[in-house]
Amino acid sequence: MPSGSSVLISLKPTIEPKTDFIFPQNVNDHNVVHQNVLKMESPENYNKHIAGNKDMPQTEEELYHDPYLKVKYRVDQTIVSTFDAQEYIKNSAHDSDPMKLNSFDQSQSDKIGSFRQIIDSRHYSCAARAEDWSNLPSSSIIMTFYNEARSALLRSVVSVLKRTPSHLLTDIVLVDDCSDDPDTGRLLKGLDPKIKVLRNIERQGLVRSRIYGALNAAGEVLTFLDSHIECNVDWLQPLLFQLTQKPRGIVSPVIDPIKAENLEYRVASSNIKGGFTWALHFTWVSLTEQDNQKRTKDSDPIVTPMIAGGLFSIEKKWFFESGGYDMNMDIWGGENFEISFKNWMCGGYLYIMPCSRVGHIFRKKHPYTFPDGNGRTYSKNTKLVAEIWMDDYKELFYQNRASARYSEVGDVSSRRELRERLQCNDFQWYLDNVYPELEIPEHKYVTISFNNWCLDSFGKTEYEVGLYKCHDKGGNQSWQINKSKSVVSQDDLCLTIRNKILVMKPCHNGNMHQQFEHDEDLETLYNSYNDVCVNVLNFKSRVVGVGRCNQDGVSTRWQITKV
Ligand code: LR7
Ligand code: MN
Repeated sequence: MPSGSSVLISLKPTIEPKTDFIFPQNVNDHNVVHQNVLKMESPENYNKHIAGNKDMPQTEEELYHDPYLKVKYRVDQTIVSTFDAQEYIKNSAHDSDPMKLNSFDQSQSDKIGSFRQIIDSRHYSCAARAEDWSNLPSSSIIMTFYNEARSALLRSVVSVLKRTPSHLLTDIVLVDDCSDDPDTGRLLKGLDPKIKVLRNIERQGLVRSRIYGALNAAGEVLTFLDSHIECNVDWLQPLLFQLTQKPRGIVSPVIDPIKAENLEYRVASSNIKGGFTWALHFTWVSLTEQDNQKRTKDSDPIVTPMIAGGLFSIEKKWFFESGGYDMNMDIWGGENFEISFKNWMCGGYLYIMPCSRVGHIFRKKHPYTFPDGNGRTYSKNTKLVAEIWMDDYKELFYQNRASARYSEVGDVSSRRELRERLQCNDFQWYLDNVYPELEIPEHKYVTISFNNWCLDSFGKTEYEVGLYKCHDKGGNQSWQINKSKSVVSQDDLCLTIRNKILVMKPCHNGNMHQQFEHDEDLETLYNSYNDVCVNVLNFKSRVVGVGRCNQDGVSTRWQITKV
């Protein structure tokens, strides 16, 4: 099926957009969002549920003049643009496995072509808006990309051009992050006079690429988008409107998932906000009762502790005043934490605007390589966040991402100075005021050692624990001693007495064989139920078990060290 043209034939809307979406109640990761959304049909059937028909060509003549669906753009027989979408897409890099190069189905993406109708996924109440959109600032769109499938990039750009009122669109700045094929970006210049294409001479990663784009953007507002998105109806106005109400802050659309396997456009819940784990992983979390109490209408902004990172608007002035991004961050990851913490702590805010919707292809793995490795890069980027923004809470981060302790992050002084200069609140303030429901683990991890030999769970269930030379790497040698007296390994298993030995078992409240009191003076771990202590039974063969609590015997004296 040639791109574009077959979609044209079935363009007329036949069914009103659906509004009775299923909203999940309990969502804590974005995969769940995918399962709980309204199911759309396959790309071939887009004429069934389609967006409000305002951006749809209505007559044959209009179709002919549509630059993005037609191969050649002619007005009065004059060639205005010679952009050839089919030719452009055909010359994209391809692989026989359509998932290989992009981690989404590229052949399906090619089939859809430069533009398609999508469901208007906004809550129905968005249509009855009270906002006055007559006086909005105009925005630059900044999209960085690295080896993006041409059809996906083209569709992203075309969706911006077609679904953004022209007077609100200053320019579209595409930053090619040194993709293998320089034509992918370069050729898009021919699509529209508002498009600027920049190219890095060396791969920089998305942070430095976005800064490069921002520096070359002419708009009063900067709107960042990923390079495999589709903007929905009237997506930009609610974002811009909010910024006119409260300029210093960040506004995001609700992000509708486009399925990587078949490019189905689905409708995300707008009952969720962004959160994170202590390992600094982004997660989606349900709105709390408190959150809901503060909102009176479905179209009210959602106050969010974090943004996913890829799609948002910010005033250019505030973006640069607040320090842009941390330019030390490489390739991918971490920058969304930095910009989120910074905005909240330094006088800004983060809102998700329910009446703004943008689809994004969610994929399960990165299609590209990381020059320093994925894990290392993520550790480095998130360590920068922890060291600069999280105060003492950085310890919780290290406990949950042990590898980050050894990452080299270089000099963080200029970003700490930024924090001083902006007179930011501390991380405690952020937790108390912005993310009060985040669970803060009460007890820190420790090592439990004897003569530099550490109690080691060996990472196994129902397996005898023993001693192993302390390696300072956490893992099977790090333990949490809880108020409930359980001694818990990093795999969430509990130290358990089985006859004379100790094994790891799932924790059960009230299991008396799992309770140990740490006596700081005697340095013992005491189980009152059996009246025994954790002892080294045979140091030579590193055997640990339980035995009499002999206060004089050295074998029961454990050194507990915070890690
Ligand atoms: O070296 C690179 N250079 C780039 O220009 C690597 C990537 N990129 C581009 C890439 O082509 C894409 O346009 O950067 C953009 C983001 O990369 P993706 O699409 O591979 O990332 P993602 O969608 O998995 O990641 C999310 O988290 C990232 C953390 O660094 C960024 O903030 C992404 O923008 C962000 N995407 C979203 O927020 C969309 C919603 C996803 C969710 C949840
Ligand atoms: Mn993305």
